[in-house]
Amino acid sequence: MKGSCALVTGASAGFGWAIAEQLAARGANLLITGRREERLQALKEKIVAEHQVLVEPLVFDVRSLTQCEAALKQKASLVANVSILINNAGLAKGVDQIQSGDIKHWDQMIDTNIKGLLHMTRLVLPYMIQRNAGHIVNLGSIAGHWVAPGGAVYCATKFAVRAITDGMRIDLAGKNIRVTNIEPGIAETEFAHVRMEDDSKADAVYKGITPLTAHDIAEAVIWCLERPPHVNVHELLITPLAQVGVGPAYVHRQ
Ligand code: NDP
Ligand code: 8X3
Repeated sequence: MKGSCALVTGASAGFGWAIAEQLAARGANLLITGRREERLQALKEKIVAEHQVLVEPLVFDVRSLTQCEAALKQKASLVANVSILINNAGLAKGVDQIQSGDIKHWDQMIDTNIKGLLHMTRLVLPYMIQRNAGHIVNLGSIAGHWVAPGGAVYCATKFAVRAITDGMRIDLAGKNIRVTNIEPGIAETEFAHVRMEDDSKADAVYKGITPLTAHDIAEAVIWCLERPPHVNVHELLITPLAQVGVGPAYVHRQ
C-alpha cells in the first residue's frame, strides 16, 4: 500500500475520514473528496502533520457527473494512478413511511448512494483496467440485506450497491481488480444526525447499545485491502453485538 494512490469519497466525516487516516498511516497518497472544503482541509492538515504522504482535497458533489469529471480533471495524473477507490459518500434521509415519504429525500439518497458511486467508478475504472490492477471498496450496509420500517428507499439504495458491487466483480473478471462490499450496521458517525436532522432523535439511535465506530469500519476496509493479491473479499457484514437485523425490532438495548 505504501506509495500507492487511494481516492476516498466522503472523507470529510465518519468512515471516510477514518479510512483516509488509516490509509495514510500505511503510506498511501490520498485524494479525499466531499462537499465541505474546510473539513477536507482540516483532514489534510492532520494527515500531513502525522504522515509523509501527499493529500489532495477535491470539493464536489458526487451526484453531479459534471462536477465529478471537472474535479478529477484537476488532478488527472494522480487519478490515473489510483489503485484504491473507496466509494463511501452516502447518506440516509428521513424515516418516513413510503406513503408519506419526502420525494426530495428519495432523490438525494438515490442520486448520492447509487448514481454518485456509479459516476466515480465509471471515471476511475478505465485507468485501473489500463494498469491491470486495482481494488474498489463500496460502502453498502446491512440495509442492503434486510429492510427496516421507514427505510424502504435507503435500503433500496444499499440493495443496489450490493447488486452493483456483484456486477462489477463479474464484469471485471480477469482484469486483476478486486471488488469488495463493506456492510456495516449501526455506527456512530454523523449519519444519524444527517438522517434525522434532530440531535435528540439521532442520539436515540445509539442509546443503550455500544455502536460500531468509524475506526472499526476503517480497520475492516484496511483488512480487505491488505489481503494477499489472490484473495478477494466479496462482502463483509459487520454489526454491533446488540444488533441482529435492521430496524428497532432487531436491536437489543440495555
Ligand atoms: P457521515 O454522515 O459521517 O459521512 C458521510 C460522508 O459522505 C461525508 O463525508 C459527506 O461529505 C459525504 N457525502 C454525502 N453526500 C455527498 C454528496 N452528495 N457528495 C459528496 N459527498 C457526500 O456518514 P458515515 O460515515 O456513517 O457514512 C458513510 C457511508 O457508510 C454511507 O454510504 C452510509 O450509507 C454508509 N453506512 C453508514 C452506517 C452508519 O450507521 N453510520 C451503516 C452502514 C452504512 P460532505 O457532507 O462534506 O459532502
Ligand atoms: C445503516 C445501517 O442498521 O442503521 O446503513 O440501518 S442501520
